[in-house]
Amino acid sequence: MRIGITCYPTHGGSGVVATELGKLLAERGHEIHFITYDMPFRLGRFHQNIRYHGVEANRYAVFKYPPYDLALASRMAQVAKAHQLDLLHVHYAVPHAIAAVLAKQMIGDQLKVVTTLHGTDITVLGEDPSLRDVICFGIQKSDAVTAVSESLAKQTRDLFCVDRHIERIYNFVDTRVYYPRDVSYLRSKYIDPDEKLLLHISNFRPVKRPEDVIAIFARVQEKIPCRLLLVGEGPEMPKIIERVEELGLTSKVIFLGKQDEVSQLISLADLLLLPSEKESFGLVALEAMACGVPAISSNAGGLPEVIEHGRTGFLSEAGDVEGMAQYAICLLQDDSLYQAFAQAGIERVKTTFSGEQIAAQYEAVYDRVIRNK
Ligand code: GMT
Repeated sequence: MRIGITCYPTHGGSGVVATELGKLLAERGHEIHFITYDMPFRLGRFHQNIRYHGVEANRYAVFKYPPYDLALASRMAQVAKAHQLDLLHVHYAVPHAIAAVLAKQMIGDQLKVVTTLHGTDITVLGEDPSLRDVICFGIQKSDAVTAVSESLAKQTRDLFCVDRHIERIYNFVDTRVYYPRDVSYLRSKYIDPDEKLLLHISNFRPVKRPEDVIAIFARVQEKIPCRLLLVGEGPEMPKIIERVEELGLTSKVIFLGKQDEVSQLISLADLLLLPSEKESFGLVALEAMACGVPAISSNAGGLPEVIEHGRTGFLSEAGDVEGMAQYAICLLQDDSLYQAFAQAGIERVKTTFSGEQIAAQYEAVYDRVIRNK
């Protein structure tokens, strides 16, 4: 098939999933065209089945806001025509689904639109009155809609009262990249031999509750010698730095900032902390599981579909920092329980979240829309 993919090319789970899916589909023989404003950061090495088409918004002085959405729709239509695309697979509803529907109107009904919802496009933006109706329009007019968890599919139906079918297709992880790596040489650069390493990776937005990460860590380090590795950047970071100083934890918290390649960093850690307020899936928990690193997380959104409570990790209500700290201590103090969780996580990734399985599920959706069934 000839497939156009649009996503946010910068850091963020939806862009990562879209890019990894494109790479996998290219390996499976499909012709992939990324249509994005920047080269997706995870695209990596050259692949003969992958092409990149940039999108540039016109910045004419009369425009207060450059019309990016229109430029995207126009570019999608151009690429679809020039390369006879079968479909556009867009990740994140705003503005991608709406731009794709517009491109389809420009090209004709033979161009199909598949929209994958990733979470905040529904759970945050879907509640904004200035966007709600247009998101609903994008969903209704797509030929197929998928969501990355059952929880997100249900939330979408509840929020928009849409009766259209939304198929749940989980995110996946490339186990050729995410696997338990021997990084002992690196570990000694961050922690002492008797210490454990806790990890949090996010965009440090309020929905991730990064202050809870610090609160959990503060409790755990009272019982177990450990340090905390923070990866990523975002609006909450100044508050986090302040909080770490207030608690006298500066020497125990390592701030790494944004990192492109996290598979080695994850292998460094003993536990992942993900206490989010909202999380449609929690890709980083899956990446950690693939590396044999169990997660202690909230039970928000799709997290219970990814992490099996009491088998591959522990879940608590969002905000329950005491409970999450107790779970972390329990797992770090019991080596056989820890090993069982790590192993169960690695197995679960293979059985439920492998790239091969998920790519085949998307191919089935593509096939269905192309055949118009
Ligand atoms: O807030 C984020 O984590 C970024 C956001 C995105 O659009 O990249 O992540 C969303 O999509 C990811 C990939 O499907 C999911 O793993 C995240 O759970 C989801 N974030 C939220 O729902 C808050």
